[in-house]
Amino acid sequence: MAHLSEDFAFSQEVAAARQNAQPMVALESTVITHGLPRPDNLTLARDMEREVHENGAVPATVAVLHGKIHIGLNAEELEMLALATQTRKISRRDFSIALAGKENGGTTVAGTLVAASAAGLKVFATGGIGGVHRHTHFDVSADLPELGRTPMVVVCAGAKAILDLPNTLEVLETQGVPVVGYQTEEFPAFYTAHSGLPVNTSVSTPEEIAQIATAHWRMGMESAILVVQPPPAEASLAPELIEEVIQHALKDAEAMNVHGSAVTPFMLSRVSELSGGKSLQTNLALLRNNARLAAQIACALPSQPAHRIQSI
Ligand code: PSU
Ligand code: MN
Repeated sequence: MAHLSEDFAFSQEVAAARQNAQPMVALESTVITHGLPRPDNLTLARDMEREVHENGAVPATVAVLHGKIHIGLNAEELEMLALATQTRKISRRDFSIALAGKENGGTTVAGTLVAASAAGLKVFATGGIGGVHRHTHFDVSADLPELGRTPMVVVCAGAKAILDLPNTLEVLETQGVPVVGYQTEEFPAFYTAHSGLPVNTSVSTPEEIAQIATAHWRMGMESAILVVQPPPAEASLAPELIEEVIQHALKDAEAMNVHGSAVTPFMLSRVSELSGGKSLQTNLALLRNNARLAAQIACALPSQPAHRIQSI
């Protein structure tokens, strides 16, 4: 297989962490380019990196800049990405187009899994994964099959509540992805702690997650482990309020004929508008919370030797 090293660029800090086998946490960047409004997007990106540092690991925000896949961004690069107006939302299918066109873009959960796992990272934090959409027309996020083929620990607050959560869990099962509740028995619904849907097991410490991951990898499993934790209690929203807002936003998406990769960014921003900015505060709080737990898991895992990129 071809060497892909020339397509990758590592931040100084990540290059050193790879060399010294230090714990690292991958962070996605679609949340920066498409998921959050400015200037909250830059503040949040910095906050997530700080949470990872404060909990003993090295953050590696993944993005495409000028057609190169960056694993870790320096302060200027992070700012450039957060301020850029022309960015592509990069999932698995979008890399080649973005690389050939020397574009800038934010990587989705799927895109970040592709790039971070090629670089040998094992732990990744995001807000909420994509899933099966509630729309009448067919729309299933590329995050789900990618979780089925990438052996990383992914920390999130469940799947975004704008989705069909029961069907999203069914696809995760089909894809062989264990869903581990961190201090919860329920699959969280992103803006709220409760969906009424059970997780596969519940754990109370990062060490237990590291044990499950170790067993998963020892068996040669190729799928991810999805760690779900509810949004922080003080930031979670009333379930009736948020469901009403989601229903309203879904009707708007339908009326405005929003399709494809534009659906999730549209829904997140409409839900934020309709909730008077409350859902945005929840989103920011749970992202920081997930970065913190991911760093703790990375520190609990046995250290890994440096990894050479060979293929995606
Ligand atoms: N979590 C957030 N905000 C986001 C996303 C996740 O708190 O913007 C992004 C992730 O990058 C995820 C993407 O992969 O939304 C899902 O998009 P789609 O449904 O088009 O696959
Ligand atoms: Mn889609």
